[in-house]
Parts: sequence; C-alpha cells; structure tokens
Amino acid sequence: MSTQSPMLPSRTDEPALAGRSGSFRSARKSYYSDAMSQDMNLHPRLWRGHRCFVAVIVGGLLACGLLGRAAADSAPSAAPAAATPQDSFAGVARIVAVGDIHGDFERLQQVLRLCGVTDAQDQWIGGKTHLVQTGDVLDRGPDSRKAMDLLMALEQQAHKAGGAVHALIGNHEFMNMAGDLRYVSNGELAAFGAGPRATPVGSDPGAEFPSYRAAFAPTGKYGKWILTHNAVLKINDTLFMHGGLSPRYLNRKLRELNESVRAELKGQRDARTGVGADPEGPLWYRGLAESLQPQVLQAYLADLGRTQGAQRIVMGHTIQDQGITLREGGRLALIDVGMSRWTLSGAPSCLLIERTAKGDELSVRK
Ligand SMILES: [Mn+2]
Repeated sequence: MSTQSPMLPSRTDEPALAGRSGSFRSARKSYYSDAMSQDMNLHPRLWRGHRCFVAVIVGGLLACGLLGRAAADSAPSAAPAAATPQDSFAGVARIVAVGDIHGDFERLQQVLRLCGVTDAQDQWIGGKTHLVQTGDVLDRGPDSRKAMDLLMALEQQAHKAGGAVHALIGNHEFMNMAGDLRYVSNGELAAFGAGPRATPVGSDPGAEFPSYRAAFAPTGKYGKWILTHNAVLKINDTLFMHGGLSPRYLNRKLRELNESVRAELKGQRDARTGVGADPEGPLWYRGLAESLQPQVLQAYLADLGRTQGAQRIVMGHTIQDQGITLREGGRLALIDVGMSRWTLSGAPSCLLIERTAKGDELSVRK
C-alpha cells in the first residue's frame, strides 16, 4: 500500500492570468531535454519555446512529504483495488465537452445546464450523453469541493441513464494529489476546515493544511475519486485530455499513460519525474494551442490518426480568450475559455460532438 505524497518540483510555467494567450509562452526547460532532442526533427514548431526552469526546494518539501505521509497513514485503509477505469468508448451518439472550472461551482452549474445535461436542480437529464470535463476543477476559485461533489453525483446518475461523466485528471488535480498546493485558495481550504494561507497563491504554502492534504491522499475521499479517473480518453475517434498530446507521446498507448499517471499519484512511481509532471506530457503540453502553420498541424493530425486511430483532439488548459477554438475543421479543439470568475471570467461554453449519418457534427454552445 502506498502512502507517499511527493511534492512536485517548483515550476515557473503556471501562467499568470493576464488573459493573453501570448503571455503563456514562458520559457521552459524540459526534464528530458537530452532524450527529447532525437525527436526534435519531427515537428520542430511543436517543440519551440517549451522549456521550464526546474528548481528543487529541499527543506520544505521534505517536511511536506512527511506530513502527507502521516495524514495518509491516519486515513482509512484503501479498499481493494478498483477495476481499471475504461479509457476507450465506441458508438457514443452525443458528447459534451467542458473545460477548466477552477473552483467556480456556479459556472459549472451554468455550463452543464447550457449543454442540456443537467436541469435546474443539478440532476442528470443527459440520457446516454457522455460528458467529458477535461480537468482542472481544482484551484484558484473557492468552490471546487462543491464542483467535485456535483460531478461525483452526476457520474452515478449518468451511469444509470446509460450515459457517462468523465472527469479527466488535469495538471491541478495532479498537483493537489502530489502535495503541490501553490494554487489552492482559502475558500477551498475552508471547505476542509483548513487555512487560511499564510503565503500568497502561487507560492509554496509549506507543510500545512493536513485535513486538506488527507482528503487528496490516495486513501482520502477526493484522492480516491481522482484515482478512478483517466488523464487521456478516447470516445469514438476523438481524443480528450487536459493539456495536449505532444509528438513525443504520440506512440504511447492510452492505457499505459493513464496507468502511469495513476501510479505516480499513488506514490508507486516518482510523481516529480513521470508522465504527470512532464511539461511535454498530456497534463501540461501547450504546443498544440499555439498558432501552428496549417501544414504543421495537418502533419500532426495525420500522425495522430496513424498512431492513435483518432481523427480529432480536444483539450483544455490553455485559455482561449475569444471562446472555444476549432482548427482544421474541428479536428483540433481548444475548449478552456477561462470560465471561472477566478481566471478570465469567460462566458460558459461547451463543445458538442454529435454523430450523424454524415459523420460527426460539432457545435459550440455559449
Ligand atoms: Mn491546466
């Protein structure tokens, strides 16, 4: 049984919320710069400008690790390992995709109603619809606990109706479970009887908030829930994930990526150096949100089809201040509109993908 709660390396690539996508292109240094160079000639534009300076702070992290371990130890022991969550679905007639929520429960309620999957009482009316939330329910805003509770309830209701709710693991779910609480708000802490922070959001709060950390430990209520989720999901021939699938990950099997992320979150693998923390990994990658040359994007999509059997990729993570962005006829979709009032307060928006006799029909509701 795992009780490890490792802290991520301090990172500088979490963007300031200036509202301009250009400001997100901060300098980064990959953990894998040597191993990567052999892949660099695939799509050089996709690699440009993703370097993250990694600084490791030892003292505080050690204390955090110990505290996280103690909290996890005191939590009830884990239930027998749940079945591996299904990460590939076929024959789905209607998909609704919703991007980053960041602690804004009201905006989550609004967007789910807008897309016709819940009623005014927050009950599932989506029937056999598959709802995909592409990660980052947590951090910044105050009400992520309520948002998670709603998604938990809807998972059950949708399942009974023959539909599904897929809450994918975003970089902020990963950070919280890995003990990196730099972006946790006072409201989120208060929901677990913890806080307030002594340091500003964006800085390391130190080894504090044991009740919050315990809830996100692998055996805690919310940590256990997150571990039933995937990072990457395929429905029909569309791939969904939080950040993006960079060229160096194209050849990896979904199952293996999802198992890796979960193993890192369980402490069975080092969370600081695995798939979940990799700036080029599916939780963080921003290369596909850049304004790529059409031929570069077309070459990427051809590779995506060949390696993953997918015709389309849908991602959150990189705020689109003009609303949901569709490129190449919707084969690439960027659905994080910064709808949280604690990010950009963008208009709640979702992407609908509906199967018709002529193929998939995409529409945006706003
Ligand atoms: Mn994100």
